Amino acid sequence: MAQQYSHIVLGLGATGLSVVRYLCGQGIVPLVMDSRTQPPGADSLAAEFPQVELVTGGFDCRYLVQAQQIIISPGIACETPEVRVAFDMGIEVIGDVELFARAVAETSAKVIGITGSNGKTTVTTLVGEMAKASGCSYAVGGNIGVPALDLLLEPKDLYILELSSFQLETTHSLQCVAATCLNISEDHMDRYSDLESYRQAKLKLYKQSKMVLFNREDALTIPNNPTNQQSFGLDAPEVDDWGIAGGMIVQGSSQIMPVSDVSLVGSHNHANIIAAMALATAAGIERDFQIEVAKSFLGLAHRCEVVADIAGVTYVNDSKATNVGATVAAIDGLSEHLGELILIAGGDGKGADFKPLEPVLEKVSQLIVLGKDGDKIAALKPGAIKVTTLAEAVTKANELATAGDIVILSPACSSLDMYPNFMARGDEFRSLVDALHGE
Ligand code: UMA
Ligand code: ADP
Repeated sequence: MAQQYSHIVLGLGATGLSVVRYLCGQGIVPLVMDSRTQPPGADSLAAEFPQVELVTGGFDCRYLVQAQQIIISPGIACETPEVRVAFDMGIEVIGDVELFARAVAETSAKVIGITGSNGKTTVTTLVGEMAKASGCSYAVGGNIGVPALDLLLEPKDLYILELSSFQLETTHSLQCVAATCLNISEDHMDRYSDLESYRQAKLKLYKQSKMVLFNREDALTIPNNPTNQQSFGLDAPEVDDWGIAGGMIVQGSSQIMPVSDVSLVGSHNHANIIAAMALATAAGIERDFQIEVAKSFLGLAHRCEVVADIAGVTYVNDSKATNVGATVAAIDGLSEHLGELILIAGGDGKGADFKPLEPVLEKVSQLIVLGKDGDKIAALKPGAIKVTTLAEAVTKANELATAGDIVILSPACSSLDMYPNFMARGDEFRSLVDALHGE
């Protein structure tokens, strides 16, 4: 072996590149390994860090066993056999967010942590918008897209982090001013042995926060050990907790604003707004700025996003519904409307149990399925229509829909069996719907 490396970066996607950037900034030249033969970050690594060696096509144990620290990307399971060997030898294996936590601990900056099965990106964005409205110096990152360590390139007073269960598995030292687990429902069951181990990965965040915000309507989010905690929900709260009473968003007995002034639709989004307000309050962002954002925020692309109204039929792109819980929330949220609901679902279910979809499918008049696990969803509703492409699904939905109906793409599955990501799937849905205008 040519050289020994004290630091090894596993995975060369967005995270791996951010870790290399950070370590090189500290004067440490790591070795990078990726199990893929052509990792996505290879060209950027060669251009930005020609001094850094890259090993592709597998994880070479001969290097791993000599390292002091291994920084693993979230897309790589800690149970990967080569990584397990390093763990068992007592070599430190951490994630990029752990490096971030250690660096931020040296500063006076505040951190807010947001996890959960659904609503993370919406709540993270909402808190970011509230921080922006208040004029404070802030940055938003983590699972939402910009790797946490890249946020440190321009130091801020407040970091708002979306955290996945994968990232939390390898994070131990965050010192959040406030953190939440919004909800727990099955996701990533191809990486976890059961729901409880997925839940425990998420709840690790609670031990790393001064204030814990949990969802009192989701028992799985309740902290195991009582701590400095507040709860949020859609019902009337007690003491200093957050909720809705008499049509007003409230904290305890203090009225904040009428729920009807919130722009986002769907009760799940009202819960998201309330959670964002609680977190923003803990970070010292004043109420007026929270209210301003709650009134003006119209939502994010691919999340229950209305993309067209064609001859009275509303087309909704909910491509980000990559698990069953998100699709249940979408159907529940939209089923109040008077017309029929036509649902396009299916993709890669990541090992999920689709059974919890069955009761809400009663609110759907037509189910159109596609993708790797489409048949499993079709089995839950007699008369489901099976297609092979999204184009066929949209054509079929268009034939079936009449004025007043809603056609929604809310797959309950990841897109990876047919698309590079959920954005590509949602973009194709939008273009297919746009093309209907010409017919
Ligand atoms: N991979 C390999 N071999 C490797 C390394 C990765 O096959 O050696 C595969 C993984 O299995 C995965 C893919 O490559 O399918 C990407 O993994 P990665 O860890 O390299 O991903 P990054 O590009 O670093 O992006 C990661 C997060 N990705 C994952 O957790 C899979 C991004 O979240 C996150 O935005 C980014 O870090 C910055 O923090 C994406 C995601 O899908 C959006 N997250 C999951 C979710 O939201 O459900 C958890
Ligand atoms: P995440 O980042 O956790 O995936 P997003 O905000 O991107 O969350 O939303 C993902 C999906 O979950 C979308 O389909 C969205 O409509 C749905 N969703 C958003 N908030 C909630 C919530 N609080 N409960 C259930 N589903 C939600």
